[in-house]
Amino acid sequence: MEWDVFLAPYKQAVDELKVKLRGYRDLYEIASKNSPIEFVTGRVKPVPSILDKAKRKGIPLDQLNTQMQDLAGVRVMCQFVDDIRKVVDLIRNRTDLTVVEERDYITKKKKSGYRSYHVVVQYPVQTVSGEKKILAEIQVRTLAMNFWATIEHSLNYKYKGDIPMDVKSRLLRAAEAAFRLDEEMSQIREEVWIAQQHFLQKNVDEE
Ligand code: 0O2
Ligand code: 0O2
Repeated sequence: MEWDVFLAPYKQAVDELKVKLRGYRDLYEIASKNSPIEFVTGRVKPVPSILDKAKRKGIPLDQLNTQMQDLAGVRVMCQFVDDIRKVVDLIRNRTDLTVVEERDYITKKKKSGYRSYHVVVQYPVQTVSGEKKILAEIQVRTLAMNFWATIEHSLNYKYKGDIPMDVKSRLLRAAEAAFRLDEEMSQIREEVWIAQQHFLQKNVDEE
C-alpha cells in the first residue's frame, strides 16, 4: 500500500478544515461576538494506528476510505458546553461539506467517562486526478473534556489499553469533576451575562 499517496487527500482535507474552522475566530471578533471556538487541532491518523484499528475492527485495507471515518481528524475546543451546539450548527450549515453522521457522547457519555460530540462529514478535496470526496471526523468538546480525554488517551497508551481498575475508577471520578467544572463555568457565564444586561439596562434608564 502506498500510504503517502493514499493519505495525501486526507492531509489536504485536515489542513483545509483547520483553516476554515479557525477562520470563525476572526469572523466572530470582527462581529464583536464571543467565538464559540477556542482552538482547533487536526491530524491524519498515523499508519500504525490505522493498522491497529483496522485489525481491531476487522476492516479490510481496501475499504479504509469508507469504513474508517477518522483517517482525517479535526478537533474543535470550546470554552463552554453551550458553545458545542453552536459549533455543530456552524458545521451543519456549511455548504462545502455534508454531515453524514453525528455521535453525541455528551448527553450519553462513553463507559470510560469520555465526553465529546462527533460529527462525521464528507468533504470534497481537489486532487491531481480530480475531485475526491473523503470522510473526516470532527470532534467538538470543551476544554475540560479535552483535558480529561488527553490524559486518559496517554494513560491508555502507557498501559497499552489495559488500565488498572484503581486508575480506571480515579479516571471516572476525574471525568465527573470535569463535568462539574463545565457546569460551574456555564453558571458563572450566565451570571456574568445577567449582570451585564442589568448594567446595560441601568445605563439606558439613566439616559
Ligand atoms: P498522540 O499521542 O498520537 O495523540 P498546527 O498548529 O496546525 O501545526 P495542531 O493542529 O494545532 O498543529 O496540532 P497537531 O500537532 O496536529 O495535533 C496535536 C495532537 O492532538 C496530536 O497528538 C493529535 O493526536 C491530537 N489530535 C489533534 N486533532 C485530533 C483529532 O481530530 N483527532 C484525534 N484523534 N487526535 C487529534 P500527537 O502529537 O500526534 O500525539
Ligand atoms: P486516536 O487517533 O488515537 O484518537 P471506537 O474506536 O470503536 O471507540 P468509532 O466507532 O471509530 O469508535 O468512533 P468514535 O467512538 O466516534 O470515535 C473514536 C475516537 O473518539 C477515538 O479515536 C478517540 O479520538 C475518541 N474517543 C472515543 N472514546 C474515547 C475514550 O474513551 N477516551 C478517549 N481519550 N478518546 C476517545 P481512536 O480511534 O481511539 O484514535
